[in-house]
Amino acid sequence: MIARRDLFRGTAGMLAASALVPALDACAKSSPKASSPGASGSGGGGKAITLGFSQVGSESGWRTANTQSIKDAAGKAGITLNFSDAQQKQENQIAAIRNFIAQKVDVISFSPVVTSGWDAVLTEAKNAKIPVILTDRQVDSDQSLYVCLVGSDFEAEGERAAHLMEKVLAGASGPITMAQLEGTSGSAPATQRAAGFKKVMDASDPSWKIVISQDGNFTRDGGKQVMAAFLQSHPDINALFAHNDDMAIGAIQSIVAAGKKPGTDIKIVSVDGVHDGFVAMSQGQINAIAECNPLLGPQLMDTVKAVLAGQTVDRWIKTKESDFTADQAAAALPSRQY
Ligand code: GYE
Repeated sequence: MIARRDLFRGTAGMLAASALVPALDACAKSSPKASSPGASGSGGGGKAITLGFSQVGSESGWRTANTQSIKDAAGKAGITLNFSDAQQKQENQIAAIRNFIAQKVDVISFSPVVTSGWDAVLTEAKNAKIPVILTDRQVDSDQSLYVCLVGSDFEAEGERAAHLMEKVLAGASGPITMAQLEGTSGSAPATQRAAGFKKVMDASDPSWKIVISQDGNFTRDGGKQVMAAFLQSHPDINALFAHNDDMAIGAIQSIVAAGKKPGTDIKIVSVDGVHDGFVAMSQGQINAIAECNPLLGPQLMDTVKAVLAGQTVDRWIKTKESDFTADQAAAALPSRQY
């Protein structure tokens, strides 16, 4: 096990994150008609629309809710959905997008598993005059290769999680030894949540140290295994930032197995706000969650229709999100939609 504190504390993550966000912010509006000459030819004017969608996989509760939302919203919008699950592998997503191009779908959307390596396939889609709408995660490709992004601001989520951690740790006595469970290495949410969290933590109590940070691939099993190893190498860990609820839930199992009390001996903040995360929070095992809303289906279908009708859309269609602490969990649980 190699401690990645230096990497995390260094500039690599920050550069990658800041290289992505301004690219989208810089151009608030675009004309999809101009950038997608084929868009007005099919799908608009009441014609049937076929959407090719490549999903990351089924790694988390967030992903399950996101997939359901996209399927439901496509059905309601009368859009034919050609859905493909990439099982968290970029090569599967590239193959799926190539298939969509060969099938001449009206529009392609995908949630890119990692940020880099999309230029070739996105250029193929552009040459085939098929507009591409990113959903959930960003890419580092030139923005002329896609119309827009429908998804969350992950750096802001990292900052919100850090402020929740400050709240949770307020009044704590003694040193704070923090660990971080990162999402899939090279993915936009992992890079940007880490950067946002670091930004706030760097300006926070200097005695709080992030001693270890590793990739748990956004899965429960990943969180469980990596946390078990963390506890072996750093038995003094007393705070954990997990990039999603599933990894936090996996980590809780390892914390209990190590004879410690999650939420008490080790304070835990995560991101997402899925049902099982709220259950753990209502039991005091997770202390706070920065919500990341997976219900992107309706916004995506509206955007598909707008793009195919040649309307101007925002470059980044963001999602509304809230923060929750353990004392709010039980009351909020029954009204959670995912
Ligand atoms: O937080 C995590 C999922 O990209 C926002 O991916 C998404 C993240 C989400 O696996 O649970």
